Amino acid sequence: MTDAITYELLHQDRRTGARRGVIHTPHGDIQTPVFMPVGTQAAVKAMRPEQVREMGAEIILSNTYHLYLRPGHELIREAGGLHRFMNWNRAILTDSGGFQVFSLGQLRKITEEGVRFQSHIDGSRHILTPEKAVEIQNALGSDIMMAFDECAPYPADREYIRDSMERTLRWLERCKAAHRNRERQSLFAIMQGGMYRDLRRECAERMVEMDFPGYAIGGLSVGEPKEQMLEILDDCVDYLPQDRPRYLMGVGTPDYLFEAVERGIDMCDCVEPTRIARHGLATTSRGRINIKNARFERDFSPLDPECDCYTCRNYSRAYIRHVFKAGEMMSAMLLSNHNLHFLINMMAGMRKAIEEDRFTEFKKEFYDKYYGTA
Ligand code: PRF
Ligand code: ZN
Repeated sequence: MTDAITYELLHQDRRTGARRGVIHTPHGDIQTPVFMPVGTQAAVKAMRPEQVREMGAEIILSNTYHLYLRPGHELIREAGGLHRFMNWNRAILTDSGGFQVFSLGQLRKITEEGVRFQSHIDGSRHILTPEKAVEIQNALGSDIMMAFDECAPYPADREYIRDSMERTLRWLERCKAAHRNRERQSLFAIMQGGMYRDLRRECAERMVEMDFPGYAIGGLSVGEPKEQMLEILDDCVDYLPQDRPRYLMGVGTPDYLFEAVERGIDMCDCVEPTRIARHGLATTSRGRINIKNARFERDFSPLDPECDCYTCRNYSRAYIRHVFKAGEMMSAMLLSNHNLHFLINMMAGMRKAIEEDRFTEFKKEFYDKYYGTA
C-alpha cells in the first residue's frame, strides 16, 4: 500500500545539514523547509484562509484535542471533512492532542490505556487513547496525522523519561494498528526521550524500524536552555532517515527556525506569530517591535520597510498603534498578516539559499540585521 504523502529530497546544502525538498500530499505540494501557520480551532486567528494562502502557505496545522471537544469530530465528518468545513483546500496537519492534554495540569491522568482529562471548556470528563486520537483524525481527514504521544515535562528524571518513552512507543504501535486510511492520510511518528541522548537514539531506532512516512521530534522547546535543545536536536536528526520529512514540533521564532533548518529539519509550526500579534508585537527584519511604544505615535512608515506584505504596503506603524490602543480587531488582523508573512517569506529565503549552497551566508546576513550587529 502506498502512503498518502511522499518526500522528495531536491538538494542538500554543501556545508550544513540544511536540505531543500518537497512533500507531495493529496492536497498539493509543500516546498520544504516549511513553516506551518497554526489554526488550532479550524481557524488561523484573525486571518481568512485566502490571505493565508496568498502569502504562500501550503499547509496549516490544526488540533485534535480542540476539535474533538468543540464542535466534535463527527460534526466535521458530516460537514465533509476539515478542509471543506474551514474552506482550506491545501494540506492540513493535525496534532494528536497528546501535547494539549498534557498542558492541562491538574485536569488529567495518564494510564496505559490513554489520558483521562477534563475539558477546559465545561469540565466534562473524557479519555483520549491512541485509537481515539487516530479515529478523530481520520474523521477530520487531515493529510498528515500525528501519533498520540506523551510530551514529558522538563526537567524530568531518567526513570520517568524512560517509562514515558516506552509507553509512547507502545501507543505508537496502537496508533499504527488503528489507522485505516493510509492512501488518503499519513501517520507521522513522534520521537520523545527528553534530554537523554541514548533514550532519544533508542526511541528513534525503534520508530524507524516500524517504518513511517515521516518523523517528528517532540519533547523539545519545553523550557530547556537553547544550547541544550540544539545539542539534542543535533543527535535526533542523525538518527532519522534521509528519505523522510523531519518535523520539529512547536518551534517558530526566527532564530530557532534557522538553527533547526541548519540541522536538517524540514517542518516547523508555532502559534507565536499570531499570538504575539494579538499582544501588539511585530517581527521585522531588524528585530521585534512593540507597536504600543510611544515612539511609534507619529511614525508613518510601515512595520518593516523591507516587507512587501499587505499590511506593510498599506498601513503605517502609527495607524496600527492607534487601532491597537483603540481595541479594534483590525490591529490583530494587520499584525497577524505581517508576522505570518514575515516567517513564510523568511523560509522562502532559506529555501533559495539552500538551493544556491549559501545557507550559512544567508543566516549570517539575517542575524546581523535582526540582532542589529551589521
Ligand atoms: N508532542 C506533540 N505535539 C507537540 C509537542 C510534542 O512533544 C511539542 C513539543 N515542543 C509541541 N507540540 N504531540
Ligand atoms: Zn509586512
